[in-house]
This record gives sequence, C-alpha cells and structure tokens, in this order.
Amino acid sequence: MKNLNSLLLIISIALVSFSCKNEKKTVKKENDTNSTEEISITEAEMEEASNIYFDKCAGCHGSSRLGATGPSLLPDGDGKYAATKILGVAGLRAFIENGTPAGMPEWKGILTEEDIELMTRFLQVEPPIIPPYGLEEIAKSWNLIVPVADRPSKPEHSRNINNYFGVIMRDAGKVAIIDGDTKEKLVVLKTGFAVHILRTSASGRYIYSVGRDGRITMIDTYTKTPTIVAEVKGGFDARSVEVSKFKGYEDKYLVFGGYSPSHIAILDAQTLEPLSVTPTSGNACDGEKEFITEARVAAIVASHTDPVWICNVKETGMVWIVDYTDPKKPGMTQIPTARFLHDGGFDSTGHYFLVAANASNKIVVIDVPNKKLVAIIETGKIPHPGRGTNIKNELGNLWVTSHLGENKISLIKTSEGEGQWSVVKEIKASGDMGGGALFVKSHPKSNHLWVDRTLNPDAKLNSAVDVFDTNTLELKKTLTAPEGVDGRAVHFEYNKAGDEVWVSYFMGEKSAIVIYNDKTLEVKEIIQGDWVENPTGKFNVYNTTNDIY
Ligand code: DHE
Repeated sequence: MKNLNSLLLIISIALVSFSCKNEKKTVKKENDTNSTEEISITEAEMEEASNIYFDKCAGCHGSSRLGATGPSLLPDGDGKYAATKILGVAGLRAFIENGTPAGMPEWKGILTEEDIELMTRFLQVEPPIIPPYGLEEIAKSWNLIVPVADRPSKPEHSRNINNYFGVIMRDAGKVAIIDGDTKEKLVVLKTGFAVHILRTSASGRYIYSVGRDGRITMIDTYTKTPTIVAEVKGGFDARSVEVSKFKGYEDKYLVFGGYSPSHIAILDAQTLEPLSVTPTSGNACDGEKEFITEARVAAIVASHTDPVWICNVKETGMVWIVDYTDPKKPGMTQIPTARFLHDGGFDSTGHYFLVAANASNKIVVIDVPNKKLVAIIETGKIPHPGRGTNIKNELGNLWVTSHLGENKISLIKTSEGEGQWSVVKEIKASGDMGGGALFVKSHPKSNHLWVDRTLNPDAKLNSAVDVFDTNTLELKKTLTAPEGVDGRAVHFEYNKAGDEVWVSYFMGEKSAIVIYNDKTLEVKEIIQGDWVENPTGKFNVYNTTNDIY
C-alpha cells in the first residue's frame, strides 16, 4: 500500500496539461427516472480525476476517452458503446471495482474508495479538452542544460560505458545509472513522471528516457557521473523514443512517439531541439474508411540497414516507415496491417521487424529495407512481446512472443525454409492459470529463455519467472522471489557479456533488482536500497544500442 500511496501522490503532482473549465460541471442522471440527482464535479476534482484517468485508464480507453483497446467512455456514448450517463454511478462502479472478462483489471484495492467514487462522476461529464501542442509548444518546453561545446569530448572516467544499465524507477520518476561491471549505483536522476522506456544513442554515449508525461530526458555518460544535458516535452502523454542508427546518422536525430497528441516529432539528438512534427491521425488499415483522430504512436525501432525508423500507429494499424534523411520534411511510407499495434522488435538479422497487433491476436512482420508487409500471423490472446526475443535451435531461427490473455508462448520461425513466418512451436509457462506475461528475453550467447507473468492475478505466478532451455524448449526452472524481496517480477535484461540476467521486482514492499547467473540460475546479487523504488525497465547500453534481444 505504501507504494500505491506514493504512486497516487506522484500522480497528483504530475503535470497533466488538459484544460479544465473553471465552473462546476453538472449532468442529469438520465437513466434513473425516480431521481432528480445531478452529477457534479468541481474544478479541483476534475483535475484530480484527470490525473488518475491519465495514469490508470488512458492507456486502454484513450487520452480523450474515445476508446482504444478498451471501450469509449463518453457521457452520451458513441453509437457503439453505452453512454456513461446511462451506466450511471452504480454501473460504472461495478466495472471499476470488478473489471471485465474482456481484460479490464479490478481496480478495487488499487484505487481508494474516494478515487472510485470520484471516477464514477468524472466519467459522466464531458472529457477535458486537450489543448493544441505542436512544434511551437515543444520548442517552448526545450531546455538545453549543457550545450554540445561544453560537454567532454571523451569519457572523464575509465568505466565500461557499454556495460552501464539504465534502470527505470517508475513511480519515483527517476532513472538510475548502474555500472554493470561493479554493480555500483552511479547516480539516480530525476527524469519524467512514470518513465516508460529508455533508449541509447547509436554511439552508446547518450541515454534518453521518455515518461508518461511526454518528457524526454537526455543523459550524457561521458561525464564523471552521468548528467542530464537536455530536456524537452514532446507531448502530454507518450511511450516511445528512438534515435537514428544508420551509418552516417549516428547520434544525429531522435524521434518521439506521442500518445497525446498523436504525433511523430523529430528532434536533434545532440540537443533535443525540435525539428518537425507530423500528426498520425488517419484512416484505419482495414479499409473501413474509418478516420481515427486519436491514433497513438506505440513502439518505434531504428533500422541499422537504412536511414529509417519504424513507427507503429496503434489505433489505425498502420506501420509508418519514416525516412529521416530530411528531418524537417521526413518521408513517410504507410503500410496497412492490423489493429492495435503495440510493441515489437527485430528478428536476429535486423532485416525484419515483428510487432504485436494486440486487439487482433496477431503478429505483423515487416520487411524493413523493402518497406513492405511480409505476413500477419495469428498467435494467441493479446500478444505482448516487449521487443520479443530471438533464439535458435533445430527448428531454425525463432522470434518469441508471450501473451497477456492466455498462458502461451509462441515461437515464430524467421529463417528461410518450410514454416517461415508461422508459429512452429507453442509452449506454456508454469501453473496453467491464465496469461499475464509481459516480457521474454534471451541472448545470442545463452541457452535460456526467460518469461515473466507480471499481470497474472495469482501472486505466486506474478512474483516468479520461468526459465526454458532454448534447445529442448522444456521448462528448466521456476525462480521465485529471493528472501527479502517481494512484489511482481517484471522485465529482463542481459549484461553485455550475456552471462547475467537482471530482473525487476516492483509493486511490493521490498522492491529490488535481482541479478541471476544465467548459467547456474543462482542469484548473483540483489540490488536494494531507498533509491530502488518500483524498478521496471532495465536497459544495458550495448544491448540496447545494438538491438540484442
Ligand atoms: Fe509499457 C514498452 C505502452 C503498461 C513497462 N509500453 C512499451 C511500448 C509501448 C508501451 C507502446 C513500446 C515502446 C517502444 O518499444 O518504443 N505500456 C504501454 C501502455 O499503453 C500500457 C499498456 C498502459 C499505460 O498506461 O502505460 C503499458 N508498461 C506498462 C506497465 O504497466 C509496465 C509493466 C510498467 C510501467 O511502466 O508502468 C510497462 N513498457 C514497459 C517496459 C517497456 C514497455 C519496461 C520496454 C520494454 C523493452 O524491453 O523495450
């Protein structure tokens, strides 16, 4: 509960730039003919509810409550989903408290009683209006803290930057930089609210974070202690950031993917000065001629073989190949695929990109150099691969995805020959009790495949990780939280050598980063301390730069 309280505190101070009208809003309860009661909400409550909504609900229901993977939540409905006014306080409370079989979690016990009551009113009034936020607004938020000329030209230390780890302390809005060789914490930097992912520049020198508040923070690893050298706010709500990695463009440009507003922004990767903004609203992929305004940008990867980024537009199901050779007028090729695009990564050759279309239970395969769709593969209920992972055995080269909606790990053959671009094997994680898996990981030098069950409701499963033998595909061991550690196990990262695996424990009372020896599967080290607050994603500089997963 301590962590939840601190999370809510952070939420309440988080900057949500949605505009709220000054007056008290009211709406009549239309479903209850016996009642003349009106729903009312004050400006302060509206702001508080927006913060809760933004953190807990917008990911599925959309920033403007227009619906996404979850239904719309509009007072008068949208013709497809019921009006929230009709559901009323009791109906909305039932959904919030109990969740739904379609995948909405139970919020009772996570949200306080007061929060639930507030949300039942908030959802019955018109959503707050999202103000315009384009190039001009991004430029206004830009803060170049250390100009390029004032930065060191070579490292001021003799540490091995390639084995640095950036670790997200989600609820604290901080990023810790840890020396992977010595396991020393070098610094904990205040970045953005609920930082979501980190990516590294092509040279490995800079680490960039992006938060749910849309803030990008740039960290220089050449200084004695890693330092923040620039910051900018690319939008109100975001999940992705990436840099240019093609030869000749190393460390030159950065791309930001906005959830709200839905846009792709290109910035100078040395300074974070914004260069261009392209809205991603557009027609959906399936030929229904449906125009989607809130078309959020999900996963982005940078090609190593071409000067392009692959940007995945969630609600439209369009994969955009963005050519950054002219960053002020980027070239855009849009490939219709399937909905809703979420997370993904490269196959072992870096030629193909595989991404989950989670609402369609499919994995989409893109041939990056040829900018074309290769396959759309049915896998299982709500695939969630993270960046996925690549393993190799007698079946060929395989790219692996886990699933949120069922206990299934699907292995897709990526090498040429019979079965290419199909699921050639399915395996199950331990304890046949639903899905909840978020991430999988292996390494070219390892014979192990690691799988978490973070969102499984069973505490025994969500606090453990399964390790499979990549050759036999048999479950080798289920690792439970070591003594003195609790919470949910989430996300994996290997060290540069490929012989250690780092696992986060969050949402419990005893957060930790647990480091396992990948050969023996024994605990090698546990990183804990006041500064380890709900760690989530971990990013090794070498592996992130070179897309080793
Ligand atoms: Fe994530 C990756 C979106 C919830 C931890 N998450 C991603 C990506 C997207 C995304 C689009 C891919 C980025 C890329 O590769 O460019 N995540 C979302 C959501 O919309 C969602 C479902 C709800 C929300 O409101 O944010 C969501 N994510 C979570 C969590 O609850 C997690 C477990 C903890 C947290 O941060 O709150 C979480 N997501 C992560 C991590 C990655 C990620 C650690 C990076 C994986 C990697 O290895 O690259």
